[in-house]
Amino acid sequence: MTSTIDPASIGKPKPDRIRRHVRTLTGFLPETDATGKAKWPRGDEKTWKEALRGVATDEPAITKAIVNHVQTSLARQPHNLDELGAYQAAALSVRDNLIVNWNETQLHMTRKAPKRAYYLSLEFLMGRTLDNALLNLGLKNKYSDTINKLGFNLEDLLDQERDAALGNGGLGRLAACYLDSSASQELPVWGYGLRYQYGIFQQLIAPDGQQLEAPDPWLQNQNPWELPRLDVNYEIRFYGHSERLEGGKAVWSGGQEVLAVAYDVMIPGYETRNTNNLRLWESKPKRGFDLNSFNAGDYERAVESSNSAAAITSVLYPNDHTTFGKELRLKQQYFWTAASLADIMRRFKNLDKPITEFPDYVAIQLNDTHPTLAIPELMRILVDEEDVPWDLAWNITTNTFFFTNHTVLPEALEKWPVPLMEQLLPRHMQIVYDINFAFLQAVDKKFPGDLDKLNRMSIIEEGFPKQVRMANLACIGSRKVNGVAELHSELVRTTIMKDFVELYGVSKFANVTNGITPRRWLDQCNPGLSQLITESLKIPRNTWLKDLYKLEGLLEYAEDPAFQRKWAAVKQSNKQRLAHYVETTLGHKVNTNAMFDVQVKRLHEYKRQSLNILGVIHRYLTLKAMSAEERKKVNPKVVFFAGKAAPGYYIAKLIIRLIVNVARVINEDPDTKEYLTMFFLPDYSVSLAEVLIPASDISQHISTAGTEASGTSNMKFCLNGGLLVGTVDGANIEIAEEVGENNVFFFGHLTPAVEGLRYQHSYHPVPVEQKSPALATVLKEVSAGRFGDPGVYEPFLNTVRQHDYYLLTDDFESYIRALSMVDEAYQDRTEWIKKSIRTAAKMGKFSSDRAIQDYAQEYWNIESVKLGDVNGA
Ligand code: NBG
Repeated sequence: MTSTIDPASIGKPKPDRIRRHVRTLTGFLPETDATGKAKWPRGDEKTWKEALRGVATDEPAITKAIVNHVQTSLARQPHNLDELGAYQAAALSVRDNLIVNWNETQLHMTRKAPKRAYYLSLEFLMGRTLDNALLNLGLKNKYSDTINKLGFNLEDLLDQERDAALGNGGLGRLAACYLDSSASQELPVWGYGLRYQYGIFQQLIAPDGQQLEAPDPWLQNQNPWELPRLDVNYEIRFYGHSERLEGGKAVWSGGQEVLAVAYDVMIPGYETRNTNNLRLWESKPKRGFDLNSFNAGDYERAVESSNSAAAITSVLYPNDHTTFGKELRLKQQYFWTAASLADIMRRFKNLDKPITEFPDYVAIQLNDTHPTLAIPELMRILVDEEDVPWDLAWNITTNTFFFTNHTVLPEALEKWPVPLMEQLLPRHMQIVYDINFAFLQAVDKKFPGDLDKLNRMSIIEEGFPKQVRMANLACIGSRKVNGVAELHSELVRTTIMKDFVELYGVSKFANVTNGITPRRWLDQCNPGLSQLITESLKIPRNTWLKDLYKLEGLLEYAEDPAFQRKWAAVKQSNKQRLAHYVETTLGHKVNTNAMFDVQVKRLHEYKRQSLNILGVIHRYLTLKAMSAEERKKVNPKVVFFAGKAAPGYYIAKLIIRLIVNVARVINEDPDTKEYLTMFFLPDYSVSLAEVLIPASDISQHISTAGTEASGTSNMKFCLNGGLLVGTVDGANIEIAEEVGENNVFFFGHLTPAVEGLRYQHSYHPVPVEQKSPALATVLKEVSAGRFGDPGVYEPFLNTVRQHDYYLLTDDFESYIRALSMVDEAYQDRTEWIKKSIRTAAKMGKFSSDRAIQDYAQEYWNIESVKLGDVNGA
């Protein structure tokens, strides 16, 4: 028989396109008999049951599992197994366990059918998995012993793993911490993201100090932590045209269709079988090529367009806080939100509930504005595909979404050109216009004739071209909006969302202060401290790891000299570990008796690594001016920097170059190198953070006041007993509230002063020489070529001399004073250790378990589903 195809049907949406039932997918339950008991589906029940496995927890079973993967999955033998192979075999055996738990969890969730929350994030910065999986499964010791017997060392195998670096910085790492906390608290939460072929670029440093970028082929060796689910796939349309029908509906057809294929990443909870899912989409050409072109006889173009389909998920955009206007980025955003929503809708429809109950079963968290297209996409599904009347669809939509804002920096507020949207997503542009029309009518009703307000609040920004303001759309389409630390949420309410607060009332705008997972950021990265805490608190480790407020029990030991000595010894060994890392990677010896001062984060002008490096130069010049005797009284210090700059961010890259070249000069200076050295550690990553953070005595979080929404590394440093020097910004403020201001070194102007200072810089400038002679000297020395390359740094130096948008000239003097206070405090080592203990003890609030509970209770209205309830399923 010959199959035929009607060319007219090509490119037309199929009515049953999205939510078909496929037996192999999750979300189906076994059939039951008349009494409600599950029927055995096929074959001999006993035979099946004997063969079905549970989690392998005893050593012989673990050994067998690893060796089995060596033999079969890797096709290796004992004589040709290297560390990478051993890592892979161990990882595959752990993954088997995760899959067993994952399967059980998914079946259980389907049975219970609770309300679920979905965390839509364009970035998940997971780092390494093996160590975390072993911790959560409670199998670390057993694996360690087994691996020893097989002739390897667990620590070395852990080092073989490549970081999953599908994120830029804090926003992506936050998403990863939130997944860990959701799974650990048995909350029905799934993550949805993209499976980029290339994660954040690898950073290399050229001989002249410049940052170079190389691709990060993290999937080069097989990735054991994902499960390809080729049968979970959706067709996603781009371009084409949208024809309006009666009653607000439309038909969108033609254009390009691309396939979204699911890859599932298992997210094990800590000490629970509950294993949640992170579903990452990969783009694939539909049937290998585009039928439209094929139909027209243009075979070559058809194959070409299949490349463009695969390109959608090829690379993570490496820009932190920006990336607008790029067609491929907009394609990524739509591809991901459309696939995720189709999947969420399919799962909801399996419940057989009326569509009006959608928000009773589904909460969707928008991680920044990146997934905002989910709002018009849900409207499109409801109105065009489900025949829901517009007003009801809008009601469902605005009860489903929640929006987290992660920055108030004006340059970071996403906007998309209307012509690009119109071309790529013609139906969504219509929907956005319709939403905007109704919205502006409501605004006009409440504030009649206030044209400025209408202009500010409109989703469409007038101009050439017009732009779609994603933050406005996200706010209008969501039930609640939140910032990520108290100050930031207040700034959201009083600046970028001020008009919306007046319209909706303040209760729609709340705060959830960020948090970090104590499993990775204490227990895994700092085993020595974890052990000391457990011994001293006299409670099992899992108790305080699940309830971080329990750390307060450490306060009673702060005055105990024996405990202080142990605390200091742990810090010292972490410093040695970092020193060893520096020696093996950069070939430099590090003085571990010196104070370790760390600033690690994305390179950004607002984060002011510039202030730090200019401060280091000042310290160097001061040391140079001293006599040898005077120098002996100085507190020796090693300064560490790490962080990537966006490849196109010229000034940020220049700052890296300056740091590298200043390091080169001062590390070689025989007069001073005993007292001051400095390192820029290339290619900052989650794994590098895990070595750096436990080793810090002091860390710097010195953004211009009002610019850092929260910061999360500040929490990590403090949890590991490092003190903090910082501005009154983001979560620094709440950290100080918890640990007491006397344990934090604050400096700099406060947020309300910033605007006035900027005005002065522009209209009544005062020369640097007058404002801060010390800073003027530093700038002069750099300009004169003391650190090489005279002239090269001028563009950066000019940002300080002219306008000085980030207020370096205003904050420099108080910054230097704060650093002197740090030096002074460090001289009294006992007092310092007490501060360190008190700081770590008061970090309970900053656990991501607390943050995720806030979201679960105040926003999503979901509850834990205990896998323990299940009887042998
Ligand atoms: C970042 C903020 C940080 C904050 C993280 C996580 C963006 C857009 N924002 O201060 O700059 O800690 O988000 O909330 O990446």
